[in-house]
Amino acid sequence: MNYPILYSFRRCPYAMRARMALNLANIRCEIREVSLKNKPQSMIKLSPKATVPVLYVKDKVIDESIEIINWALLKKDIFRNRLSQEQEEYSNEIIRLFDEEFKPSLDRYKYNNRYKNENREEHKKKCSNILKKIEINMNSSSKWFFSDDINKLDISILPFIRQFRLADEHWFDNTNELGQTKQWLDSFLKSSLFRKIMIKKENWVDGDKPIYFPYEQ
Ligand SMILES: N[C@@H](CCC(=O)N[C@@H](CS)C(=O)NCC(=O)O)C(=O)O
Repeated sequence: MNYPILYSFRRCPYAMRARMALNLANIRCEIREVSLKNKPQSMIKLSPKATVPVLYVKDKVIDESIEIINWALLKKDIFRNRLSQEQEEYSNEIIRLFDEEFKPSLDRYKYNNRYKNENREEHKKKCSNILKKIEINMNSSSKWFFSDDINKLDISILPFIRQFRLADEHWFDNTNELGQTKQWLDSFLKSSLFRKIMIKKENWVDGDKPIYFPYEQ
């Protein structure tokens, strides 16, 4: 049996969202943890743009994280709670906002020394304004964004919010703002799903024995 192959990087938010979808769908794959500084030739050959995640399944290359989620969704309806059309549209709009605006500002805030003439505080503010904007629509009495069932919006953007916290944990944990976001992130960080997808593995190099995902515990 040939399992799909997933090139992944443990801390990458895009790879995290893809691993969550594959885990929820219980799709067994061969996982290859890569070093971003020394990517395997076999991955670059499949996807010359060379970003993770890359899923190689039945001669098809899927090298965009959202497309990997959508592919997993075709295999199994992983989100138990049906969303209204309005919630679906809202989710897609916010995922786009995170990929197009939150992430660039997050990088300029978290890794400010890599950029010239980019104001760290300005980008922090931009990210926190986006979080304030979405907080209003969060269900304050449930574990996940819309309900107690996890959804596409949760798996797609929480990995970025985790990084936003890590840029300055002390500030994030002590600010009087973002109360809803903090609770939501906390549920995520304490979830068994997060623990399962964040198990540490050695980097894979060409010729290594296969490692399978979801990981056996
Ligand atoms: N749009 C891509 C973005 C993936 C991405 O940028 N991944 C980063 C790691 S978090 C990467 O591989 N960067 C290339 C590098 O660092 O060399 C997706 O959604 O899959």
